[in-house]
Amino acid sequence: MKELSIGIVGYKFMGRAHSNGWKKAPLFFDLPFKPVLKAVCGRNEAALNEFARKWGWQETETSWRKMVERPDIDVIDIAAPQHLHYDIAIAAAKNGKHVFCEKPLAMSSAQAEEMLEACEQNRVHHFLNHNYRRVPAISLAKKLIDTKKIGQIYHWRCCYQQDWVMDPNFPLTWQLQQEFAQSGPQWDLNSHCVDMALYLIGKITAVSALTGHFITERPLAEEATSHNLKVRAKSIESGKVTVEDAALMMVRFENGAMGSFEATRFAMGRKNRLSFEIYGSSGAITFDLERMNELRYYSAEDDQDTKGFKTILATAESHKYMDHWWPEGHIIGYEHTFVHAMADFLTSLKEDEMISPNFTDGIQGLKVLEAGIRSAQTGNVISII
Ligand code: SOE
Repeated sequence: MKELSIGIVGYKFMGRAHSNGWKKAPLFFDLPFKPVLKAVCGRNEAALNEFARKWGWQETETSWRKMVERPDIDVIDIAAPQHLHYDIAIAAAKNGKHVFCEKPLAMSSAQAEEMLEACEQNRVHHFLNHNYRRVPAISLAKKLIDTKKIGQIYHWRCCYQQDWVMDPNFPLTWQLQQEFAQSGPQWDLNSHCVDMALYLIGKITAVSALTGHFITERPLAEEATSHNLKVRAKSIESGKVTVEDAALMMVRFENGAMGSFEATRFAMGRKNRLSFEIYGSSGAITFDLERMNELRYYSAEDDQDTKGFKTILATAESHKYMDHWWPEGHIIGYEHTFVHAMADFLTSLKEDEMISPNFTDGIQGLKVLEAGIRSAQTGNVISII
């Protein structure tokens, strides 16, 4: 099998999720390429060396500029915070590397457009990792919609709820600063929800939004301690929170459907809950990431006595990706969605097919997120062309 060398930037939460994906994909899927974990790039040399040893990366680099120029690397995997995506993706494309980029794609749709242009000009593949598209139950939702089991869609309702910053003493990490994150849950969480809506429902044409700012000042963070979104405070010195804590949007879709989005880091008790509901003329679908192997489906065509929401366990061989894992009924988890992304990406390179989501999809998503922020600032409904 032909080998394909990966260079990854980032070695924290997403660095681990991606490393696991590259390692597992060839074990469970028949792929045209064997990914080689060639080099991992980060700033803290000691932590980087430990990461490389543990996860099997052959070499380390402390400069991403150097890494993207290496002739022995074919794919640049960007698993670093979003303020770095633009520079790395453009440099990678100019050096002829395919780009596998973690969400959110960029700090703005204007940046994302340039990233797309660089990839197109240099004829390299671009992929945007919204991993939840690759949950088998969500692939089933897409199939039910495409095969008209829901009919005409009227409503989309989506919530992404977390609570990891609710303690007022939680430090001012990069995720809470506009210069690094651009925005709070709007970029971090609603980016997933909007991607899901574009995938399942269609194009969004108008947005009205409100943002909430609950805690506006926090102690500075001791970055070196960061692990699994937990960080220690550096000192009693504090700084301003420059992103929102919650973002609510109402939208109109091109096909006439209406939608709502609620993204918050202030939903006490909710650790990582992404849920959505879809209501159509002949059926309905609901999903909850806390029960990610299940899809709930209502068909108006069922007979009167047995009509009602039924729970489908999306673990049969016929459910997308599941025939690569365990016998029917053996559930899968969060990390599998990354394995699916890596497997699809590697397959697409052989077939020279540009799979979704890619930078073109990412631009659409960012336009919706930007419209949301603009609407919250101005109080206007913002149209998207
Ligand atoms: C933090 O909110 C985060 O890690 C997001 O950045 C991820 O995209 C999401 O999947 C889990 O939560």
